[in-house]
Order: sequence, then C-alpha cells, then structure tokens
Amino acid sequence: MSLYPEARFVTSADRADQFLPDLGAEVAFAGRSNAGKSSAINTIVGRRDFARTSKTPGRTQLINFFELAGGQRLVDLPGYGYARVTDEMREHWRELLGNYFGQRQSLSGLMVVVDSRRGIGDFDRQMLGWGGTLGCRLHVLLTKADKLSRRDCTATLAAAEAELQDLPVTVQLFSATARLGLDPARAVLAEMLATTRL
Ligand SMILES: Nc1nc2c(ncn2[C@@H]2O[C@H](COP(=O)(O)OP(=O)(O)OP(=O)(O)O)[C@@H](O)[C@H]2O)c(=O)[nH]1
Ligand SMILES: [Mg+2]
Repeated sequence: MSLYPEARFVTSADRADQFLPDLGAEVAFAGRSNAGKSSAINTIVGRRDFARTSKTPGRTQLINFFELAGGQRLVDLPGYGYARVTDEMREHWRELLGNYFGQRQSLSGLMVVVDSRRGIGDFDRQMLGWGGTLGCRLHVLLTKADKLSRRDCTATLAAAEAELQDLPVTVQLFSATARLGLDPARAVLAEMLATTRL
C-alpha cells in the first residue's frame, strides 16, 4: 500500500501568485537538474510516475505542488545548474525560487537531492542557506549511490558531512533504483510533515 494513498498532483506554478495557500506543512525537494529529484520523490512517496522523471535535464521547470494528505504538501522545485538555458530562463528561475523561499511560511522541511558522484555544489549550499534562514528542517539525499562502490559511498558521505558541518543539516546516501536509504528518507519526510511552523 502507498504511504500516502490520497497523494495527488495539484498544480504547477510559474509565478508566486499561483502558489497554493501557505497553510499546513510543506516539504520541498530541490536539486541540480538531473540530480534525481523526481525519482527520489516517486520512490519515497511509493508511486511510480508521480513526479515525472526524464532523461532530458531541465524538464521540471515549474514549481510542482502535490498534496500528500490533508494540510501536508510536497513540492518539486525546478532543477538548477542546467547549462543549456537562456539567461532569461535562468533569471526567471532565480526570481521564482527567491519568491518561494522568501515567503513560504508553511515550508517545514527542505530535502536537497545531490548526485553522489558530483558532490555538494554552490547552488545546493545556497538552497540550504535559504531553507536554514526560514528555520526549516534540512536534509540532503546523496542519490544514485548505486553507481558508487561501497568504499566510495563511505568516502562520499564523510566528505559531504564535513563540507556541511557549519549547517544544521542531516545527510544520507540514497538510491531510487536500488531503493537504498528509503526507510530513513521516509522517516525524515514524515518528521518534516509533522512539524508546522505557523
Ligand atoms: N542509477 C540511478 N539513476 C537514477 C537514480 N535516480 C535518478 N536516476 C536517473 O537520473 C536521471 C534524472 O532523474 P530525474 O529523477 O528525472 O531527475 P530530476 O532531478 O527530477 O531532473 P529534472 O527534473 O530534469 O531537473 C534519469 O535518467 C533517472 O532514471 C538513482 O538512484 N540511480
Ligand atoms: Mg524532475
């Protein structure tokens, strides 16, 4: 059975006035384009093709709002760092994400999805900084861990933890394809959704 049997996609927002009402608890997934955000969401929520996944980076360009249960939402933020976009699109994303983080009082948790082979990037740090300023719970999923050897998994986790030690963040290895780290990721999501900052 799905963990969130009532889960459904609600809307996509291209502008701040299209955001859903800022009530209850919301958990946002952020990450570099192609990092594996949508795959992580699908696996954690337990629904195939819930958030879309693609082999074409930069496909999720809007803020997608999902309702998991009454008053509990999940948000798939547009991926950053995709090289083949115009300056105008990049500026639009910056404004959209800035608006989102600047005002989202119901944001109770932020999951930053990082491709474990790439490591933490500047934009990942910026996201964590924005989320931290809002006072929400921060968690990093080092995903695609199935692509790493056991030894590289250990080294990658240790490096990310050392790099983020100045931030109040927890870090874990994850793989959507190998279903690795699923239980801890689900536990963190449930914990975030159980917290309301309003
Ligand atoms: N091996 C492996 N591949 C993965 C994993 N998660 C995602 N992928 C692959 O990585 C690619 C991108 O995954 P998505 O989930 O679409 O990534 P995204 O971050 O949502 O990408 P955008 O929305 O385009 O920014 C797809 O080809 C996935 O099949 C994983 O855990 N392991
Ligand atoms: Mg996506």
